[in-house]
Amino acid sequence: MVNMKSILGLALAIGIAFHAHAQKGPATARPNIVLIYADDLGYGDISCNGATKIRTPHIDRLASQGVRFTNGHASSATCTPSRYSILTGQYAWRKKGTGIAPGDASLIIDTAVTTLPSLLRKAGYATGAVGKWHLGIGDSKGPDWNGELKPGPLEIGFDYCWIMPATADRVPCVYVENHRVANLDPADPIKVSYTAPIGNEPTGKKNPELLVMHSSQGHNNAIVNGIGRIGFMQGGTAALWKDDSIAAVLTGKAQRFIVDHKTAPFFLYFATHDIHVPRVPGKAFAGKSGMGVRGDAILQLDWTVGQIMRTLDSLHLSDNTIFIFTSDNGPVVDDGYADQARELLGGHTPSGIYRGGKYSNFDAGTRVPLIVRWPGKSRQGVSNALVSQVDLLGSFAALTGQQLQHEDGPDSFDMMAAFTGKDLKGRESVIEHAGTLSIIKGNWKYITPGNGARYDNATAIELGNDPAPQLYDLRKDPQEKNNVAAQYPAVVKELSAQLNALKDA
Ligand code: NG6
Ligand code: CA
Repeated sequence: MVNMKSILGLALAIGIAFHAHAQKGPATARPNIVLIYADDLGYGDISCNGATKIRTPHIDRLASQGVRFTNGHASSATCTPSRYSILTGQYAWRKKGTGIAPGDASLIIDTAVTTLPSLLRKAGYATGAVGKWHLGIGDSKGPDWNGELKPGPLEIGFDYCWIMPATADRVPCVYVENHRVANLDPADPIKVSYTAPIGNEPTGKKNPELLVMHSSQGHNNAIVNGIGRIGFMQGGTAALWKDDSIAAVLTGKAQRFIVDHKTAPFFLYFATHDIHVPRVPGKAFAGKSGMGVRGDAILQLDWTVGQIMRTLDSLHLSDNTIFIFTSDNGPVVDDGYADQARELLGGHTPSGIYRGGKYSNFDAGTRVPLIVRWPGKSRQGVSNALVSQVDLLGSFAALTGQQLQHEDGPDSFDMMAAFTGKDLKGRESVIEHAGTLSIIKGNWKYITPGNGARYDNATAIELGNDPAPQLYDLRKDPQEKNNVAAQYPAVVKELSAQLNALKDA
């Protein structure tokens, strides 16, 4: 394993040396980077990936102008660990405490490590984070909602942030701008508890009559805007977000950031709330998909992408911007609210042909939509290269002529050639993380034995856990239906050894 790592390290170092040299030439540009990180959007949720029951014209247009990946991966099948990985270039499972974060978690990312924004800031980029954070905020004592919220995005490399601290189904339901809750009235402080109701606040459990959207599982603590949430809260009334305007507010903040930095190279990390629960589409989208709120949220997300494309076009920035569109994990239909998403699905297949979904070791857990557009630099078309979000750090380090230190982005390599569609092979292997770890190498996928449940009744998702080793030939069997571990013991042995070596590296 040491050998492999040092070989990769050497290759990376050589690549960077070349780049650093090239960087001196006057023609080298620092393209803007826009990363739209959708939430829980499945591989099959967009029409360019084959959806026929819903149309996503803006995302499709982006794809037609760039590279659309069929084998692109988030590094985990849930949000917090995927976000941790994309921002740090380190597989999240290497670090304790990177599972789905509670709404009052302290900042999970070590402020000393190199991150995507800190790396790009060093290269002279203006860096902004807009949207869902879900990586914790505040020091070990936890967030001080009425005071200074730090460390947070600004301490890991962003110059500006407008975020939802966790997810829309977790309290407090407020936006944070830089170090403060936005629009907070000091006379009405926020109180948050993740253990017990605060005073006599109504809860979804006690007062279902107050709900406009019922829960199918959990989500029965504080009631905010008629929706039960995870965690209890009181106060902060003026600061509460309105669920049906989250997409519009976030899109507006993202556009503002672009306009404000149009003359400098900028990096915008725009993590949409769509299509996570609770799904409360704005007026323009409610009822428009014919598929219920989940479909409406997809239309709203597509609109968001179109708005950002339009802003870049209007400022003549599109040609000099690397635009990445992807999702943090695979799809889930019922994620804890009785929002009719399942009943109204109408034959739509959010995971495309792939098996499983969010939370799953099967491929739909992490194989997600991934599109990269860089006009004039990226090829146009489809790539089957094996690529992972964890490589953005290494790729942008190389792009900006920076050398990563050994401890930085340990799992992240320069895959710019694959991201731009020039190298059609991509990674040799990648590790996926859900209930257990899996490795994809070439056409093989090996899932390590695990004792977790095979199936989750609440979400109706096959989790892909099995006490026996699982091996699938993804080329012949992309749906992971035929476990061929018994027929190919040597492959099982090789892949499990490689996985263990990478794990211990
Ligand atoms: C689960 C929540 C789900 C969602 C998920 C995190 C329940 C029953 N389920 O615990 O609704 O919030 O956590 O999603 O509470 S993620 O995309 O942020 O990882
Ligand atoms: Ca997610």
